[in-house]
Amino acid sequence: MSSKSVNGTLTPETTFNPHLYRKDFPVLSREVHGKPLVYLDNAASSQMPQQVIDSYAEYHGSYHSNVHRGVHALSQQATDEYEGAREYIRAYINASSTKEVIFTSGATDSINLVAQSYGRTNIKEGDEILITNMEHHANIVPWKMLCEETGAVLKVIPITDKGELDLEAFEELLSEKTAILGVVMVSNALGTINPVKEMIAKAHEKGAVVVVDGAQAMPHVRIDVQDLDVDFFAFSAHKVYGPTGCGVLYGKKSLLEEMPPYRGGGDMILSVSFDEVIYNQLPYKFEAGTPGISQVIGLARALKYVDEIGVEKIAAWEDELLSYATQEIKKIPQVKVIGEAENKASVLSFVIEGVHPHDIGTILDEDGIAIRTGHHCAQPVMERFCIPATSRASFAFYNTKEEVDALIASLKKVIEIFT
Ligand code: 7TS
Repeated sequence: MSSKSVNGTLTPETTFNPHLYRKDFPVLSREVHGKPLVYLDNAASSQMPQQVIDSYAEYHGSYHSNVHRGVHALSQQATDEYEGAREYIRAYINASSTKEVIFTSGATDSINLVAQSYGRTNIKEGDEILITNMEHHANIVPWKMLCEETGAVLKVIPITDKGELDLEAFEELLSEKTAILGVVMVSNALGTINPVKEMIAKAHEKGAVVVVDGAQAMPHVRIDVQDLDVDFFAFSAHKVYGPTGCGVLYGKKSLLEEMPPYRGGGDMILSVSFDEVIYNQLPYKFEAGTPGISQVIGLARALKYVDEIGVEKIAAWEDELLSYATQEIKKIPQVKVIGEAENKASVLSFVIEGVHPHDIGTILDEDGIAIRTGHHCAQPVMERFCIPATSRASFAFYNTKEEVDALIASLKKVIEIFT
C-alpha cells in the first residue's frame, strides 16, 4: 500500500499502530463537551505519557528535595536523578560532554541566555545578526533587544510562496559581517524543515556563530549536535512529551566557557564574598537557583519514551498523517493551505475564505477537537502571507486517521455555518 505525500510523491504506508501508544496517554481517553478528545495542538504542547507522569510523581512522592546541596539521602537521590537525566539528554543529542547541557525554563529562556550572555560580550555596533522570516518570536525578540543594546543590525532571510527559505538570498545576505545566524529547524507556523546542517556550514565559512531553535524539531527529527556542528541548540521539554517549565540549551564548551553567567544566585558560584564572586564551572555557571528538578527528570523520561518507539518511526507515521490530512483538506475548495514546503513536519496551517480562525477554533472545540488559531507567535510569517492568522492542526504519533476524518468533518460543518 502507498499514499501520496505532501509533495505528491508516493510514500509507502507504515505499519505503525498509534493505538499501541494511545493507552499510555491518560488525557487521550477524556471527553471534551461530551465528545472524545481529538488533540491536534501538539506543536503548542504535546501530551505526557503515564511513564513521564510517574517519573515526575515519584520525585514528588518519594524524594522531593533540593539538588547539589544536601548530604542527606533525599537530596543525594534527587541530585543523582537530576544529573542522570543530564547524562541521558547528553547522549540523546550526542553532545560531547554534560558540561554542554544547560537546563533552562524552555527554548525561549535558552535563546535569551545566548543573546544576553554570548551576545552582549561578543556583538558590537555594525555586526549583523541574520535570522529568517519564519522564526517564532522567541528567536526574534531577543535578537532585536540585543541589536538595540549594541547597535548591531538585524537582517532577515526571506521565504518563498511555498514557505521555504530563499537559500539564494541567504547566501547573498551572509557575509563577514554576520556575527550570528539564528534559524529555526522546523517552523511552528508552516511546518517547514530547514536545511540547517548546510546553513551552519555556510555560516561557519564566514565566521558566524549559529543558534538553532530546535523547539519543534525535537519530536520529529533525530538530533545529533556534533553532526550538525551547531554552536547553540535550544529546545523545550513540553513539546517532546515532557513537562512545562523546562528546556535545554546545548552549547559548544569552547563558547560556553568564555561566556559570562546570565543570572546570578545560588548554585552558579564556587564562593561569594562582598569583594569577590568566583563562578562555578560548566554547566552550573548558567543554572542559578533551584532548577526544575522534576521537570528535568520528566524530560529525560520523555526522551527515553520517544527513543523506545524510535523517532524515525514516529516521523514516518506523522508524515503519513500529514499527507492524508493535506490530501483531504485540499478537497474542500474554501480551504487554502499555508506552507507547502517539500520537506515538512506535521503542521497543517490553513485559512478558510470568509471565516475567522477564532470561529473555526471555537466550532471545532465544540466537537472536542483542539487546534490552535492565531498568529502562533510568528507574526512576520502572517505578514509574509498577508493574513492576520491561521488555523493550525499539528499531529503527534498518537494521532489517528480517524481523528483527521473528524477534523475534516468538523471543518465542513464550519463552512456550512459561516459561508
Ligand atoms: N520556537 C519555536 C519554533 C516554537 O514553536 C516555540 C513555541 C518556541 C520557540 C518557544 O517555546 P517555549 O517553550 O519557550 O514557549 N511554540 C508554540 C506554538 O507554536 N504554539 O504555542 C507555543
